[in-house]
Amino acid sequence: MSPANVELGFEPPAGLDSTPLQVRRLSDLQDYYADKDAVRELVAAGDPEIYAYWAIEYAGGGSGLSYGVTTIQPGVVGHEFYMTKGHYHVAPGDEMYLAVSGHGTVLLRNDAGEVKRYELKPGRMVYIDEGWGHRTVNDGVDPLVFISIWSPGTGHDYERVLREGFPTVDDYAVGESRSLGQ
Ligand code: PAN
Ligand code: ZN
Repeated sequence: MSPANVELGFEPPAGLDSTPLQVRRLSDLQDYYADKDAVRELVAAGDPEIYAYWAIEYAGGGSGLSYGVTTIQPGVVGHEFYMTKGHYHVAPGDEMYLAVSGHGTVLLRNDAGEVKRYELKPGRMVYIDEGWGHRTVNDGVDPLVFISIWSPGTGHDYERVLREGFPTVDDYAVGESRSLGQ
């Protein structure tokens, strides 16, 4: 990679070697939400976009960084807010999330099943240490836009989230970060 000065938003930046925008609709995420009746109804009613993301993956031989932007729309599926699938990195490598706009919660889970829950909003950073699976939830009323920066080559294990289960944010239990419908 070469030095770059990039506008970071919903769409991948023009002129850089990015992945195409990955759009995740509810039909792509059926297994990740608990309320299967709500999933069926919402998919039949138009299959909403839940989130989209793109990435610029460092492919050089040195110690570069990969980065990208995720935009999660506001909304609920049954009692759960719109959220990412969540994943564990398969190779060692840390990650940092920085919010651009909106309000969210990052849920972390480690090998011991310990769970952490961190607020994500402009001006706050979430640091994801090696070994912690992570999922991001939009618990606000606006789109949640955040930048991810991570060590290259970490890979993504999504199967483990389905196999072992992963925390979600129930919209009746959010407390002070709950803003939907207010
Ligand atoms: C992020 C995520 C992105 C989408 O860039 O990949 O927010 O979430 P899922 O990958 O869980 O669908 C990241 O954590 N990269 O490592
Ligand atoms: Zn990650």
